[in-house]
Amino acid sequence: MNAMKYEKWYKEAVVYQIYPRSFQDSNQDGIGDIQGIIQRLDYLVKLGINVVWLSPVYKSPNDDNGYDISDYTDILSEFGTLEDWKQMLGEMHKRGIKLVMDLVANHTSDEHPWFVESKSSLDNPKRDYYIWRKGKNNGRKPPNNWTSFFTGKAWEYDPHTNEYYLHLFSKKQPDLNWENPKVRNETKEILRYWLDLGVDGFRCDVINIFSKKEGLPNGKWKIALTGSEHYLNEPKIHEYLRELKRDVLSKYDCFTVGETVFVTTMEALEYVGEKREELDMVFHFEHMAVDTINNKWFITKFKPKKLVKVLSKWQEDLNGRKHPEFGEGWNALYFENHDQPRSVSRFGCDGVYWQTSAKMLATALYFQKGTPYIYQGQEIGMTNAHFVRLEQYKDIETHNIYKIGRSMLHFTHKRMMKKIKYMSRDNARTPMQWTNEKYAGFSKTSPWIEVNPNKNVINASLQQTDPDSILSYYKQIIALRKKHRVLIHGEYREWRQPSPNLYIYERKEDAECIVVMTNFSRKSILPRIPNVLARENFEYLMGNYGMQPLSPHQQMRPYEARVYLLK
Ligand code: TEU
Ligand code: CA
Repeated sequence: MNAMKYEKWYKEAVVYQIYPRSFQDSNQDGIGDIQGIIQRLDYLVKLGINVVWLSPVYKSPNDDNGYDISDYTDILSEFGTLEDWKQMLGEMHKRGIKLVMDLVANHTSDEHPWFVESKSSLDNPKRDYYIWRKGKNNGRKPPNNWTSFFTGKAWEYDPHTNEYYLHLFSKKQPDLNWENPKVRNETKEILRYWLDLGVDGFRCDVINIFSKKEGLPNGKWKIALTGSEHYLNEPKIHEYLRELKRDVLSKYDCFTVGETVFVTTMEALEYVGEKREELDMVFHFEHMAVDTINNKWFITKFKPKKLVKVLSKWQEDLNGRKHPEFGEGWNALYFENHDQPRSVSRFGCDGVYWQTSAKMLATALYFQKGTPYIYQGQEIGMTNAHFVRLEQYKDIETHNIYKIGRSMLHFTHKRMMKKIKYMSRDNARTPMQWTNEKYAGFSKTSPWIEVNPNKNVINASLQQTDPDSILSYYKQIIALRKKHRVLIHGEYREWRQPSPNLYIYERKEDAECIVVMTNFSRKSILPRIPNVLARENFEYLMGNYGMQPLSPHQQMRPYEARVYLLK
């Protein structure tokens, strides 16, 4: 394909994330797979989404559920074959659905042939593909004090060559050395391989930590992620991203969304500002930290006001007015993914107001400016797993934090289980609830991770025929976004409220203006609406308390959401 300027279709897209292990099992081995995805494509068409982001399906020993890749160009046999994958892509494209693959290039699996070679000897040509260093104190101590995202030291000793290798995640995920041009070229080859097969974009795993500061200096001690100031947003990552864009991505009609951990809005603009030629959008984590203090395992009560403040900040700062030199940036709108607890359990209420609050959250988020991302099951209001025993959890991060919490911080079992129950990534990884069958229609056999016990109440099949279901509400939201251009391109402005629990904003472009009103609490609250605006100025478009037209001045009931067209 030749280099040319393409329309930015991703701005009008609605993305659905599939976590393949937990979506649909087609051959009854308890593990979701590619044929399973094909079976469910018509469900996605009905939902109205037009892009799928597929979490990794590559060959992997599954130390971190596929985020540890041992072959970037082939499919894990549990999921199917490359032929299955090609069939899936064809079936998606036939239905007008584009496919975004997960690019995990900060690290490989330790079973990847590159690493196997790299560790075989000091002078192996692939030695420099990874980050090897001699230990301190005659090799007895790691090269520096950095710690891993999954807790513990970020270095592993290899007795064979008497050196340590860096792993910012598990020790089975050695970090690649991005300062080595050969590593960047390998990545370009991988990108070309999938693009030539027809994929439409990439979600780039932890893209802002690829470049590590020269000399790998010690970090300031922190409760978590000691050393991170030496690899978060290092200047060279921007060069590398422009290189990938220039040499590969710009030659295809595709988009990229980078997962960028701990970025501020200004740092994000350096990645996504239109003049930067780096990424098209990023997933930031600021709103995922509003119920924590410094670290995801130090959990504090959720306060809607904090969330609203962060959401508005990202909307305002990315419009590029503060930093015209970067150009405008585009937001990725998400409340959930495979690493986060379920939003209805976290920011809503998964009890009495389960349905109302799930709809309210979707209203608050998806009318903002940016591309919506829906994580599988979110559209039916799936809740946290509510597991009670440690063995029910499968995630490596969860088990690591349990061990550290118990042994180093001397927290009780009960205290650790409480944290895990709230924050474990497995909350999002339980099987998709399709039906009320024994295994929720996900599989006919016991799945790799237990089904949420609430599958009889919460499942897609119940909701498909119910016009008042969360699923039907999601369809309405997506349809409304398609109908009103202002919801794609309109400016965002918050209507600040005296109550910390109300969130109201407008989207405006030329004469068109849409007002979105949400109540994040179980109390009824009077909204503050400019007096000059009379009831007649508002045309009711949708809401979660039924279709009767309401005055915008009226009290917002518990977890109520209302959307109006302002005339
Ligand atoms: O996640 C990166 C990341 O920093 C976190 O979201 C992290 O997984 C965790 O929640 C830390 O507390 C990406 C992937 O999304 C995640 O599934 C992988 O485990 C990780 O990278 C490594 O590839
Ligand atoms: Ca299977």
